[in-house]
Amino acid sequence: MSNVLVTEEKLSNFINGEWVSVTRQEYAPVMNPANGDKILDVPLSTKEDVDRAVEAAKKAQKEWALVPAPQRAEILFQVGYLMKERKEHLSQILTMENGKVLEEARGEVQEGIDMAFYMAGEGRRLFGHTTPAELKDKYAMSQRVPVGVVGIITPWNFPIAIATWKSFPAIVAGNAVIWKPATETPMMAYEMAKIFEEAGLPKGVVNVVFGSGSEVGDAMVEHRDIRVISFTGSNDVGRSIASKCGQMLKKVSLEMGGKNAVIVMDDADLDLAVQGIVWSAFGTSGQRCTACSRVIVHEDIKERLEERLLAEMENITIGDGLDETNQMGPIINEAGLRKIEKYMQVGQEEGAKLLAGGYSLKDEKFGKGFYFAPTVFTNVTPDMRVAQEEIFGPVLSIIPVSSLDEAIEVNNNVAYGLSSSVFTQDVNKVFKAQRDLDTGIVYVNAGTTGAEIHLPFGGTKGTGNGHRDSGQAALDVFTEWKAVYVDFSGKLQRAQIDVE
Ligand code: UN1
Repeated sequence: MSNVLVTEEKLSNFINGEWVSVTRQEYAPVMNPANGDKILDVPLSTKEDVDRAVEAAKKAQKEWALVPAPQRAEILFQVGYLMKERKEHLSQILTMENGKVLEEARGEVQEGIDMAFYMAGEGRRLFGHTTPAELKDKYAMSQRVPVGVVGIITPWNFPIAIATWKSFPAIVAGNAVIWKPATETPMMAYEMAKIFEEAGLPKGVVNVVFGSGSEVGDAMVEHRDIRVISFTGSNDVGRSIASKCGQMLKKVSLEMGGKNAVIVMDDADLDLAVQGIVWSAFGTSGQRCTACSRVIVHEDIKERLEERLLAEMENITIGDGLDETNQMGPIINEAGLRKIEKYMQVGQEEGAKLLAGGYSLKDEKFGKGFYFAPTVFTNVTPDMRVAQEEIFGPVLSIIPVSSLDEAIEVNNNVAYGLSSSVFTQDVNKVFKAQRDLDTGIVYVNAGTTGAEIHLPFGGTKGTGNGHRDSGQAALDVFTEWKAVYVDFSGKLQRAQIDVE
């Protein structure tokens, strides 16, 4: 126990409204990445635990689907109020287990609160359609219906916000949820389960099963009665989930990262562009799917931009996120740190020039925490690995271009398509860029992060598989369309045949 915020020593699964111990007594330690201290133990559940959760969820879902959607929404409003009441508590625990600085943790919790109220509103807006029928005295309509039991697999980098993007639409639409949070950040799931319980969500509608992707995640993907898998995480894992779900004809929604760029044209407000770059590249230590990891800059202003960027980076304070003077926290764990370090070598071997950073931070102040210096590579060409692969750390690559057309081409020529941004004051360039940038999210005169929850979140190409989190689009993941025909003619009318 490292902090008064966390009094538990071991977590249990939350199944059918009860905290139940796991079928096998195996646990993994959860570490605070800011100082390497152990926070508590998280269970490593088995397939049997998943089976138990699915049995409970199946029963609960049948009842839950019959509760009118506005009443289901009432409970989500309650969830929102409780999250709001506990915002500071949730934020501090989030900082402890994830490392992001407190200000950003508060922002993430706020994103979850916003999602609760937004999706609760959808409970009165689960619109279907009425459509003129082909035949006389016949009524035709289509409506959204819940899919059944759905599985959500959530990442450590936004352990509460992303869970709300997935679970809230699932709940309001009448599904029951099996939730596997990342083992690095289980406390947010524990806290949310308590909130669901207190808000009056019926037992079994949300079940939390802690454990690894290879055991719990696989068991969820392979379970016949889990009808949807919604996953945010790495590309490799996402692809393997997609192929297994493909074989089973199971609906799957994926969000698997980005290689997001800020484009800075020669007419841009440079100070604003630098602020946007610093915030979206080094905020959350670059560990956002939406983080900016490329700056595509007009060659005429490249040097000026680099000078101002380096000056601005001097001001970044790094350390434990619970200390509010720090602006950048640690990397999630040792593996994350090693991956970033590896790219330092890769970049330099490819011929990129290190302009700032490039090393892990190790001295007394950082203790056993996992910190990496904000890093900039320059003279990067678009095909280098540092300009193509997701590094998931505070590492920027600067790529010079000579026109907007070239900038757009460079932006689009990567395997991912999540977020992009353009800084310019020319309205023609704005409209051209927003049309031609091949990403699911485009920003004008802002960095690549900061998506709002009532808009669709997701991307093109290797970022996903066409589905979206949050916004109204999330309802498409967690509902099926049902077409209903009511014939009140009193005789057999044969569609397509009896039409005059
Ligand atoms: C993520 O990085 O996976 O747009 C989510 C943003 C945040 C969410 C990021 N609202 O940066």
